[in-house]
Amino acid sequence: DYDYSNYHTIADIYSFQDMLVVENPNLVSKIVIGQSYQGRPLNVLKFSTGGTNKPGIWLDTGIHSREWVTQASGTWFAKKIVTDYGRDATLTAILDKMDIFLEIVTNPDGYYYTHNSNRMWRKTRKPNPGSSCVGTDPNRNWDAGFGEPGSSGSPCSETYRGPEAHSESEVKSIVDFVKSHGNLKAFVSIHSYSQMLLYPYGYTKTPCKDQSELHDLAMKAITDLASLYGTSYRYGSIINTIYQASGTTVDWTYNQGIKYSYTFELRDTGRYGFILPANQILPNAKETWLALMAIMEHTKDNT
Ligand code: 0X9
Ligand code: ZN
Repeated sequence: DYDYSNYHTIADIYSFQDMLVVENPNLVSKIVIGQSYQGRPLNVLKFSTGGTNKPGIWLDTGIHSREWVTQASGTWFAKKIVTDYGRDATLTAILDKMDIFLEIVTNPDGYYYTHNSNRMWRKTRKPNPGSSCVGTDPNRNWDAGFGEPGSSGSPCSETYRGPEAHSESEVKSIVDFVKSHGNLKAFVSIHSYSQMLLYPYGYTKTPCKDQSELHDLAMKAITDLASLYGTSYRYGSIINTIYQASGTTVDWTYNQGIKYSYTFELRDTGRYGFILPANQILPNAKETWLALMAIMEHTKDNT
C-alpha cells in the first residue's frame, strides 16, 4: 500500500495515479495534457461524478520541483477525495456540482532531477541556447506581466522567465487545457515554503477587482487551516505579502476570468524550508485540506 507519510519517486507517484484510476473507475480518470521537455507525460487526475464540462476546480502541486511537501500533499489529497466522496457531505456536494482536476507532478523533469542529481532544483530542465545554465522558472513564464520587474532575463537565475511567455511545455500544456476547458471556476497552485495563502496580483500593486472577496475567503481558509494544529498563515496579494513576482501562474489564470485563483506556500517558515522532514507531510496535508475545502465550497456556492 502507498505510504503517504514518506516522499516518493516520480515512478512511484505515476503508478499511484494509475492505481487510483483502476480502483475508482467511476470517479477518477487520468488525462495527459502534454509532455515535459524530456518527454515525460503531464498527468492530470480528473475527479468527476459524470456530466459534460461541469464547472471545474484546478489544483496543481510541484511546479517548483524541490518543493517536495507539495507533491506529497497532492498525493494525499487525491486519496482524500476518493475516500470522502459519498461520506463527507461537503465534499460530496462539491463533486456533485463540479469536477476537480489535480496535477501532482507539474514539473516532472525537475522532480526527477531533484531525486537523482540536485535536491534543490527548482526550474524546468530545458537547455538555454548560448548559456550553460539550464531551465526556466515555470512560475515566471506565464503571460501576465511577463518580463516586468519580479523576474530575471538571465538564464542562470533561479527566476529566469524564459525566452518568451509560455515557452515551457509544462506551462503551455496547462494554458491549452485551461483555454480548451473554458469552465474553470477556481485555480489553486501549491508551492512551499512560507505558510502563506496568496491571491493576485504579483506583478502590480493595483488591487484585483475581486480583492475584498478573495481576502475574506483567504481569511476563512487560513482560520480553518489553523483549527487543526494551530499553524499560522499570512495572507494577502502576492506583491504585498511575499514580493513582486511577474509572470506567475495565478495572475494569468485570474486574468483569464478564473476568479478564485490562489497560491499556497505550505510549511514551514524556514527552519527546514524545502527539505521538510517527512513526518510533517501528513499534518501539512491535513491542515491544508481544510483550507482547500473552504475555497472549494465557496466556489461551489458562488458558481
Ligand atoms: O518565488 C516564487 O515563485 C514563489 N515562492 S517559492 O518559494 N515557492 O518559489 C512566490 C511567488 C508568489 N506566487 C506564487 N507562489 N504563485
Ligand atoms: Zn514555488
